[in-house]
Amino acid sequence: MELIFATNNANKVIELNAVLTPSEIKVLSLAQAGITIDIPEPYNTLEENARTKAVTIYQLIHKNCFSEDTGLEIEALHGAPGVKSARYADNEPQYKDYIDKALHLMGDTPNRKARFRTVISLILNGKETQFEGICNGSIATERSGTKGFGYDPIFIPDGKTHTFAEMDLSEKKKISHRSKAIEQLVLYLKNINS
Ligand code: ITT
Repeated sequence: MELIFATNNANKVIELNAVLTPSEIKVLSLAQAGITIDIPEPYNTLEENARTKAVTIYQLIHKNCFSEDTGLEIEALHGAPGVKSARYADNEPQYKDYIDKALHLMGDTPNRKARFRTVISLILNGKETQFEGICNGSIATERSGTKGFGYDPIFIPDGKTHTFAEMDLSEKKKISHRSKAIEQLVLYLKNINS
């Protein structure tokens, strides 16, 4: 089976390929499929944004595809940055970047609880199905590590003492929100093909 992964985020493609066994499903990124499009994410939920991304690509090329939307939900910030994770510090020059903003707003609050949540939207023959993956953890008081991407330098998954950015991909993929959502997607595809 061939699926288009409707994302412009190269790190998501790397993490997906680390989880998938190539013989199971052949996934082409937008770049590999020769599609250049900046897909809007105008909604207030991961579910709606994931659906919009996948539907936009399906309507464009009429091929089976999926997208994912991911957010970091910090309890002390009432679930922010959440669905706005990618644009959290946009147009706010007082912050160096979105990590700087999150750390600044959290200050020294003792409640460091947070979770990453990924929603995958699969469009198969025109019908949508969604899958969710969650990774619970906490927010460090400062950045550590240079691996991974996005908020990885400040996210410590439960049961670990170091951030995602201090982990090799092989360690992150065992526990990540993205891996959990992808595993469900693969299971679903295997079941409908058996
Ligand atoms: P596409 O919409 O093209 O897929 P994007 O980068 O815009 O790519 P999202 O809308 O899902 O992706 O944005 C989520 C942001 O959250 C992303 O830009 C990162 O900053 C962050 N993020 C997502 N997954 C992450 C992960 O596994 N570790 C750390 N940060 C992550």
